[in-house]
Amino acid sequence: MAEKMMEESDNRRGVVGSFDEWSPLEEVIVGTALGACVPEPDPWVRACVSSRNVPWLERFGGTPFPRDILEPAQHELDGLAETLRALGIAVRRPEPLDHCQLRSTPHFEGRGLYAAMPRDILSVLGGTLLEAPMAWRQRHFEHEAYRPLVERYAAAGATRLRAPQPLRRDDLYRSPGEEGSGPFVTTEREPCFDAAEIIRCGRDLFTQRSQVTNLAGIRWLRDHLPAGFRLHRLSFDDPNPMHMDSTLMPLRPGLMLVNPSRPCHQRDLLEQAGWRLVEAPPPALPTDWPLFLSSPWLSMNLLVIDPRRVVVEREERATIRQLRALGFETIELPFRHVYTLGGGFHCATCDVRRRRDPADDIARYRFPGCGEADDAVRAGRSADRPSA
Ligand code: DAV
Repeated sequence: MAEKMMEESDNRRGVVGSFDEWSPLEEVIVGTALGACVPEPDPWVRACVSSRNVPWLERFGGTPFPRDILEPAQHELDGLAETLRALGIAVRRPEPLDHCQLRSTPHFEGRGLYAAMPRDILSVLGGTLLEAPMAWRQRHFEHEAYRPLVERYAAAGATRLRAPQPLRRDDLYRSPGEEGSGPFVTTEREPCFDAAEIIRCGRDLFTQRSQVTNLAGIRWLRDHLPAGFRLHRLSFDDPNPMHMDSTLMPLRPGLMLVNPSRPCHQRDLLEQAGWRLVEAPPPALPTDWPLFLSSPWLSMNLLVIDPRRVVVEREERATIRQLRALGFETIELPFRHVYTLGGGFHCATCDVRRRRDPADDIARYRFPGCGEADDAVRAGRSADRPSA
């Protein structure tokens, strides 16, 4: 009954509405590289990047991304926006702001990052637009780039769900060598999570504890989910998790691409729920390609247009072959300079609206066995729960 009422109100709202990663895309936000600022290698940044990148971040941190990265990256983002428009999809862009401006709060002073990756900050859960309490200090003011869009969607009837803005004081981050938070740089001082940590399969959402998502953040999200949604916490053999969208990528009902270098500890539960898990092929990116903020597994960070079509990087030939073998038509675009900024097609977009087939019963994709990890969070029994 409650579910039926919610679906009716979702249809009335119309302007914001997306339940999954695959239904036919109607409206999307595509990021902008304009104004992007290289992050300084603060402890929370170091925790997320390969140590070989630290000298580069030390050299350029706090200054605009070099033009030979920024301009081609913006060209690729604009190309994605044009391609999506040509497919009849409405495309919105964040405001181009200067993220290198020095800003301060009562608790710290610093510069920003960018508005290139809307997926990190926004997620759409049915008719609700969620703004995430991101972990990095560099991202404290990032929501300003999305404010005009968010306000327009809210005025048109979307439910706006903004998580409390973290203070991001020193005690949200573990100092190098400090014990107590397990392998993670974020403590449990206040809730934090990035929206790219949410993978949507209808009413069932998946997330993970990571460098940027703490258990308090997962609890906050669970406590504030729109009616009918369920959040499951998964875990992976991943020594340095940050964002789930290069780890697990649903392609259509019943089919997920998984990262073979990060096996999922709950794989059986996903398979018992009727999903086929297909391992992504190794990335094609040359090992000397500059990647400052991510791994090369951006190869599986895809934007699904609808259950038949998917946007993929044009040099990722093995991934393209695999997608075709799985029955997809591939839309191949250059995106390697955006990779250098830290994201792929999924990161650089946020689907605002996907068409729902009224005959499509979302409940069909429920993951009945996946509640066990959730119970562990609720009871505070998790192995990686910090002692502090
Ligand atoms: O797996 O290297 C990529 C996702 C960034 N939003 C990774 C993280």
